Amino acid sequence: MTASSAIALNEGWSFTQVGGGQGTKEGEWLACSEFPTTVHVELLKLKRIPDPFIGLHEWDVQWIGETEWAFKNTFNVKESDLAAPNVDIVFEGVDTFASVKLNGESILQTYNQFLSYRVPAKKLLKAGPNELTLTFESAFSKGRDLQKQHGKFALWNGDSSRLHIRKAQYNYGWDWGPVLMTVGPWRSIYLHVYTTHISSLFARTSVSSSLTSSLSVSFSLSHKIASTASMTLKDAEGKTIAQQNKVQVKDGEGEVKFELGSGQVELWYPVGYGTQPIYTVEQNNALSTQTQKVAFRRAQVVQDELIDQEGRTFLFEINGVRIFCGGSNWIPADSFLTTMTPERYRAWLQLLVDGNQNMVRVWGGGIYEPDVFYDICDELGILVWQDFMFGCGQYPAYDSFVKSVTEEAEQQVQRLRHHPSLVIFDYQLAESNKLDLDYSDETSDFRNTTFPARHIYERVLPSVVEKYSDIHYHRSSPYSGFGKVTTNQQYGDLHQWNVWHGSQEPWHNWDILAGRFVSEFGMEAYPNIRTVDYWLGGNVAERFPQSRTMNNHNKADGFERRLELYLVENFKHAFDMDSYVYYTQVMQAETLASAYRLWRRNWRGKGREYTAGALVWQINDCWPVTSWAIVDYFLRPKPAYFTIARELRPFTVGMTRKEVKTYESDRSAAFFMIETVLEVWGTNSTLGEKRVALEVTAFDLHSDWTESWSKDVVLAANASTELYKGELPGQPKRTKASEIPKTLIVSARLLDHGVVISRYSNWPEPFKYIHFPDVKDLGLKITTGADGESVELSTRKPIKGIVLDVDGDDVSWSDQAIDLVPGDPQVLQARGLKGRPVKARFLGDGTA
Ligand code: BMA
Repeated sequence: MTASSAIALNEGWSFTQVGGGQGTKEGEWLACSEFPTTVHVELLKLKRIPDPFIGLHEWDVQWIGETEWAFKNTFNVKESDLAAPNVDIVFEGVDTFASVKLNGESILQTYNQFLSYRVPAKKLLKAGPNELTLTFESAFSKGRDLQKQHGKFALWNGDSSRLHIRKAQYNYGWDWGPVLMTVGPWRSIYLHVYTTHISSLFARTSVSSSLTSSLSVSFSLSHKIASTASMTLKDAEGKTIAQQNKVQVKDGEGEVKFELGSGQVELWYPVGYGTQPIYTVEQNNALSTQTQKVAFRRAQVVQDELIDQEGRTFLFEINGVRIFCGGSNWIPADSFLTTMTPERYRAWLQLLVDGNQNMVRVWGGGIYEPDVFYDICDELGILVWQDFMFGCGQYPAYDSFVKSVTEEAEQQVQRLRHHPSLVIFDYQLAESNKLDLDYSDETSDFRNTTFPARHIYERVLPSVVEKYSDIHYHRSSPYSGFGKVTTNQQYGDLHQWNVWHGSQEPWHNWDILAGRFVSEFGMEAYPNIRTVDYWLGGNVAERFPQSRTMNNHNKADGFERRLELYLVENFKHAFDMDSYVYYTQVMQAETLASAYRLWRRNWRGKGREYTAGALVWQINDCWPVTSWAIVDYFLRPKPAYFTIARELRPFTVGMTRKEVKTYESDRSAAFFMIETVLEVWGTNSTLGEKRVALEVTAFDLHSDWTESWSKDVVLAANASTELYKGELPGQPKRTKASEIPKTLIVSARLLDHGVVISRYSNWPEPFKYIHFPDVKDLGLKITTGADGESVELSTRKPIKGIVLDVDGDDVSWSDQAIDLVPGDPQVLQARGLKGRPVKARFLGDGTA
């Protein structure tokens, strides 16, 4: 009897271009610098290719994806290991089509990047050196062959052959990503030596509606042996909470149930609602030990009827608490996935939480992320909305494809199901009107329609999710259900792309564009200027917004027109490189913050959860690029990251101003009155009411006039509360279109015992009409704190959209895109400032 052990095969790998060529000479094997790895990463380290993230070099490395490559490794096996009943080779992930040989014998043909493979290898292994080789054919060429055989289907983004290939779809190029067809052993490979091992362990925690917890653990052994096992539940400190020794293992299967009394375990909550206690289930038998992290929470998707509005909620309830989900869409954080470290994952997810976000959607055109991603989400309390890997396309459903997808779903659901953070599974649908999509038909064989993948989405995936997990399955994102189209605003989740794409609405219309849960919406902006300079790679001649290099670092359809549309409608703006970075960023910051502000207002309490979530497209980038990301590839937040964070604080204050025009009679167009109406509301995500002082001050940009009032208000628990509706102070009623309204800025603050807990200023729009005062008359003061790592901002006149920066290395600012008013100085943390002089950009800074 041999105890189970794993021997990593991570050392001593080398690779070659089969037949020789641009990458290596024929027969030339180059040592891999790390493992797991892929070809581009290795060639780049060896300086055999230029950095595809710089300039136009993306196009200089395309040949790699259409070339054959081989990886090999010689490893020693000990006599004692071969004495074990079983020795398997486990491949945790192969990208994508490899023929694998062990000591010259074929042992495996891989075909799906999202699968792991286990191969019994004892018979072919020998004591001493053994050789493992993986020979990769081009996934791109293979896809073209499959497309020829099975048909060419509709899609957005990338080459249509990708629909046939189970490989991260963004590798084929996306509207924010380069075409970089990676190839290689992208996950670990190890030898598994054992008599028997646990082939599946399902630690199923459940929490009843009265919030009592229980745990049932079932497991199966790969090779049946009669034995007993012990099962222990431990808390984070390693203290035993419950234990059963001598669990019978019959026919290779065992099962244990624990009813947990009150107080025995604590519940897991999303960030902001409680703590995130993580427990460990430990299985021990004579031959192996296996642990699984678990947590206890009740997660439900609630689709209830609403009071006063058509449709149903689409909201997440955790442990009976209904949660407004403010979060982000996540794409793969690198074009070269093997370079992603646990530290980088943590930095990203920490940034999300620091930005007051509580949900992330792992989008279907990327990958099922590695365990570390979900472990960190569990630990930080981030809810995960997990897509299956289908993105923007009409996928096929022929037998071999369905088989591969089924295997993939079975493996991934079993890998991910125990994470408390994971609350929903779905896939992404590209709704194209021409597909056969009769929502009332639930019974046909969809494989024979023009929408064959309905078979996968409505039959295969839900049955896998149901069989292997307790996680809610949603048929798509977006998906309305109840027989409604996916653009329906009253049911299900919504992708609201009529700002930017679609009808290109002004962002001021977000309130009428709302849905029950907006799982995608976005606005582009340039990244940090340092990131722009990175992709320029010193080529200063290309440092202007319309250069060829800039165009290659923005992949979105019509981006120049669209960026400019939103700029020109709203801002008097300059067009030099630094200014364009600034203005697109402020535009994005305004656009996105107003979405969160207006939609969170729709969270009006039980039965009135008219909008229950907003997930921005997108938090991150996979390379240095101008995109919808709110944080760039190098983890540099754009100003929008901060304006969103302000809207997702536990307490916020919001305002709208609207002009109401009343005609004297319906026979007249010349005689009317325009009144400016101000509405003020507050939000509170905590579970208790909150008493605060609301303070509202109006300023005239062109005089010293101000007017102020304040009142004590109560913010209802876990809801928004309307606080004021009336005339905008100081704005005369107007009777002619030639009467120019005063430039009044209204600042609202919530104070808790004198401490400001939220602030927001409402400016007249469009900003382009504003005559800004001379910079010298503003009285803007930026005072650096004694430690050189903080700044205080104060002003004599209102200032909009302050973005701070320094020469040299970047500073980690605690806020950006700041609106400042007299009498309300703001202090910012500035890690890395080291007392350097601070530069400020703002609207009306004299550049435009
Ligand atoms: C969404 C996504 C992505 C795309 C984004 C911006 O719908 O599904 O495919 O990058 O739009 O166009």
